[in-house]
Parts: sequence; C-alpha cells; structure tokens
Amino acid sequence: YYSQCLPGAAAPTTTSAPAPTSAPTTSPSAPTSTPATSTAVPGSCSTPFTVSGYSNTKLPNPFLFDDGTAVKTKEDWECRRAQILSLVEGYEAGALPGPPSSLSATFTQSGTSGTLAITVSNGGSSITFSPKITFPSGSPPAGGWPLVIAYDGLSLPVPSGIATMIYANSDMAQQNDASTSRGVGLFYNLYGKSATASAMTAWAWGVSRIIDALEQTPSANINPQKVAVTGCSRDGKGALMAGALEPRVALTIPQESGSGGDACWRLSKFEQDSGSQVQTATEIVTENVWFSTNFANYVNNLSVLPFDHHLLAALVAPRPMISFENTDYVWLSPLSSFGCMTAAHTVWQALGVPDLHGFEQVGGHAHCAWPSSLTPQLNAFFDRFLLGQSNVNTTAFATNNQFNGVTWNQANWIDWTTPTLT
Ligand code: MCU
Repeated sequence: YYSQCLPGAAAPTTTSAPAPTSAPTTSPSAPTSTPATSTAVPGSCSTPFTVSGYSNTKLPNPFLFDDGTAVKTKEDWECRRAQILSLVEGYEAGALPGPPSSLSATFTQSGTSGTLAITVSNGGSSITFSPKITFPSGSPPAGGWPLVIAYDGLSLPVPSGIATMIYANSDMAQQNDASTSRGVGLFYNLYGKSATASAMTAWAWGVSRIIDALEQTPSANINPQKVAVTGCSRDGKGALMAGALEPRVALTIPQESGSGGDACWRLSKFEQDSGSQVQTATEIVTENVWFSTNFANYVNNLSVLPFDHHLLAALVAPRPMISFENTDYVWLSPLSSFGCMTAAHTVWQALGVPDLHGFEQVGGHAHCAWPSSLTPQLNAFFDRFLLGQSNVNTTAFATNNQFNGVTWNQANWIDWTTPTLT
C-alpha cells in the first residue's frame, strides 16, 4: 500500500535522493474566509491567527504567550493552547470550521462488522460518508468498545478488545498532488472549493464528525471517549493533526509521519543544510495539499513562524500520544522528529504527565511496516488509555541522537527551562 509513496523507499540509505523540486514561483492568494480570531477558544484569551514581527531561528518557547509573558499555570496553558491552535490554523492548516448545522447517523450491523453512515449538512449542502467498523468478538465493556480510527488503512497491530475503523480520509479531502487535489473532496462539497482548510484539516474535521456520530449512536456500541487515531506517512501527519485539532481524540498515534508530522520545520531545514536529503517545508508545499495555500508564503522564511510542530504536538497534551519513526529513511527527517518531540515533551513534563507522551524510532523495516520490537511500547499506550489498565508503564522515549552523521544538539534549539505549571 505504501511502497510507492516515499522517495528512496526501495533503498533506505542516504544515497537515494528525492527528485529536486523547486519553490513555488507565484505567491498563493491569502486566505479568503479566515476570520480575525479563531472561534473555539476561551473568552478572555486573545488568539490571533498571526503574530507580526515574530522572528526566532530556534524553536519557539511553548511557555510564553504571544505577547511574551510567561505561562505559569495549567489554566494559563488552556489559553496558550488556544493561541497555538489559532497560529497553526493561521499559518499552515487553514480555518477549521466549527460544528456543522446538522448531523445524523445510522448504524447497520452485519456480523462482526458494521457501517456508520454519517450525513452532515451545512447551509444548503450535505454530504454522506460511511466508515466501516470491525468489532472484537464477545460483548463490549460498559460504555462500548474502544476504537482505533485508521486513516486510509491500518499499518500497526491493534490488540484484541479494540474495534477498528478504516476512515477514507482521502475521500474527505483528496491528496494526489499539489494542484488538482486542492479543494477536492467531500469536505469541500460542504464548505466550498475555496475553503482555506488544508486536506489535513479537512480530515480532522471528518474525525470530529465521526465522534459526533458515535456520540449520538449508542447502538454502534463504541465508547466515544476511547477513540484513538492513527495513520502512517502522509496519513501519520494527518493523525497528528486530528489529535491536535480534536480534543475528544483520546489517544494519538502518528506512524512515520516525518516532515509535516512529528518533525519540526526548522529542524528539517537544519538537517538538510547539514547534508541529509530530507523533506522540508519548501518541498512539501509543492508536493501536495496537506497544508494551506497560505503556508507557501512562509516556507522560505521559517524564523517568522511563532510556532513549529513541537507546538502542534503540544496541542494534544495532556492527552496521551506516542509517535513512531523509521531511522532508515532519511527523507522522513529522523533528527528533526527526535528533536521536535524532545521539545514537545517539555509540555507534557510541565503538565506533570511526561509518561503520557512517547516517541520511538528504529530502523530495519520498510516504510510503514511495523517493527515488532516496538509492540510493547505501543501496547502499553493501548492498554492504559483504551483498555483502562491502570498499572501500565507508558514511559517510552528513544535515546539515539545521531542521525546520518548529524547530531542533535538540544542547546541550539531549546532555549527554555521547563516550568511546573501549577
Ligand atoms: C512520509 O510521508 C510522505 C512524504 O511526506 C512524501 O514526501 C512522500 O511522497 O510520501 C510519503 C508517504 O505518504 O508515503 C506513503
């Protein structure tokens, strides 16, 4: 399924360079329908979509508000989180619409599988999508089965006792290339072709609608409070975006998401400047529609971004997340993912739950093939957060910090000390 996806996929070494691509020659148009501030935020908190005059070659400090004052409490973090959410939308994700005007769902069971048909209306338009669920055998626990939503297909092992749903996210928003896929898919049938939401934002919106549908359809026997989202590669980027944008996602598991996922834009650029052929922001906006057209305005000037993907991941905190990477594939930017998740980890630390954030990376397996050596770490997260086992140790963080001859030097990128938020 994924074998053709990755440049150099057939030869996981530094020698197989991706085809060079050039930066966009024309500036994309500015978002047309982006409101001045995000809608889904606490009342007292200022949450602009952009911060003018920002410049920082290091990773932005999670614990400073947009205005430079310190984040000190867990309540402060709620506001900071809302600020980061707006920045992510404003610079790279486009506007995430709020709940639609109406949603209805029907569930049809057939043996150990079932179909959840979801119809969403907004204004005069409506769309229907019908993800399938595969159920474990036996009777469900109180509240319903836990569920893993897998973007496009499942590429990691799910333990027994958990239902699985394949989500056709590429029908929600197409991802074939950077031109013909823009604004194509069910989401855009509802919100219009010129909606600023990127494909990944549209997919995350779809996850929210799946959870809405599960909440109002008890006959589906799924516990809407025990929903994990996963995906690999481009769909791993998407899984991270879903966990970041939808607070009801109970467990976020991006797999080999690389640049655009659990890697940081600034670190991928550094990795490339250090001689590794990795994917960068400049390349990604020419390759596909995972990010908003607006993002292309920033990819050659990353210092102006008041966020990076450590803060995208931090939107998930304090909810649990574990991401997995593959050190064999240089294109995925392994140093960048390690450094970026090291930076993100400080947020779970500050919130007092470092064991709710894991990061592992190993080589020795094909892109999106699951390395069985990491099954214990994966299962620990499933057992504790989906299957309700309380005495499970979920501390999991890779320790290698050398990647293709490039060394991760924390002091060059992380200039904050981690506070304890009270
Ligand atoms: C790792 O995800 C992407 C990568 O960003 C792309 O550059 C490449 O073309 O495809 C990868 C992928 O989705 O592989 C399945």
